[in-house]
Amino acid sequence: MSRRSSTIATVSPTQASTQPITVTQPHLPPLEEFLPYLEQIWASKILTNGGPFHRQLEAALAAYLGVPYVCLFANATVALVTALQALRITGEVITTPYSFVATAHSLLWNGIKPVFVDIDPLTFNIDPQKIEAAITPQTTAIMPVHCYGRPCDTEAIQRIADNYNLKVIYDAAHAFGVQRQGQRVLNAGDMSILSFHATKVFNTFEGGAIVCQDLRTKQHIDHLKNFGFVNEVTVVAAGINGKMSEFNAALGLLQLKHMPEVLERRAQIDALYRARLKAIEGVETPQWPTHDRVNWSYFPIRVKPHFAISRDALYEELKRQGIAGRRYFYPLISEFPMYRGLPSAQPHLLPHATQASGEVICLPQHPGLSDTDAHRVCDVIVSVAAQSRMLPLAA
Ligand code: T4K
Repeated sequence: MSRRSSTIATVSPTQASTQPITVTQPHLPPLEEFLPYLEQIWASKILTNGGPFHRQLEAALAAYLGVPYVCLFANATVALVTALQALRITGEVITTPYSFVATAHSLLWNGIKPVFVDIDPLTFNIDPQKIEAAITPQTTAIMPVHCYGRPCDTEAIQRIADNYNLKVIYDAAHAFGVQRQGQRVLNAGDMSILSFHATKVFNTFEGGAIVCQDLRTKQHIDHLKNFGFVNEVTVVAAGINGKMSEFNAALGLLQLKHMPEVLERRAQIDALYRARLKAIEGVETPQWPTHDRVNWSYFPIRVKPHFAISRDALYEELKRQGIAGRRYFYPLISEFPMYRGLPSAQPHLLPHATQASGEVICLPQHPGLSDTDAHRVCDVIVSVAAQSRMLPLAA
């Protein structure tokens, strides 16, 4: 039996060049490798509630990620909501508008007021230099996001948190396996939350996790994700059902074995895009810091105003040619109806996030993307740039 994953592609000359290209596609191991796991589940009939695969995956992930404790969840959104509960966060939380909407929704689900702070235009992450000005007597925590898997300035954020006695909960949905200056970024702050959604670097179909630093906290989180039950007759908190099933946990164990080839392929696509797009005027490729280890989860290009056509026109042109780039993150979270009335949501206070939201297209990036298809994506961008140079100035 071939050990090669069923969804890793290096070249696929047989693939018709008109096939639609999606922004991402989940990595799946060969089905036959998963069948023994399913047979075990069928034999034991243990489907959920902290079964053997759940326990094994928590241990395997803690070892792989280099973190003390992992609490598995059904998805990252329930994990974010639960992390805030576990730390008893109330009042106001400082966060970024440049993220997937689940980041701020987790605050609203806890009756917490989000306070948006602008991003650093280079990193797309919350700008630590702007956090202090947003702190009020009601502030209890900071919730930064390692956007696109690029690590936040965790030291600067921790200094502010320590000075003002604030908790730090990282939305690390994009940051599976990421390191900052040799340190595991998931160990920064009080807790980090991972997503194992189908669209993520490491997927369990749906899934997520809280990374925490001590056993007591892990036990508390484990109670919270199981309705607050400590034993058959004792409920210690108004917990929720956030448990990951045995099916998802078993898949996670198998997916972990394939991570080296998944990451290698993502790195190759990143390098291909970078080489093809580097000389195009008005297109900026992501600058991953050389001293950090990223996971190539996204490939966000910035379409600058001096590019041949607007960001949205390029997005539509790619779509017309069967290529689904995505404008992550447009609109900004702060522009959605439940947030836009907040004082901190005003666009003039968030100029860098607003600009990024109007410039970024995430190009297709996943381990099943062939070189042929990655070139097809680049060909569209290159030809749009070339055609505009050929137009007479008066046109
Ligand atoms: N925090 C951050 C910073 C996040 O980015 C996210 C999730 C969360 C928190 C919450 O994590 P979870 O609670 O989901 O664990 C996607 C994902 O649904 C979402 O998980 C993700 N962030 C967000 C950035 O992207 P969409 O609306 O773009 O997904 P969708 O369905 O349009 O999928 C994109 C493409 O992927 C499709 O065109 C085709 C492909 N695809 C997708 C799925 C779901 C597949 O090939 N197979 C699939 O099963 O939101």
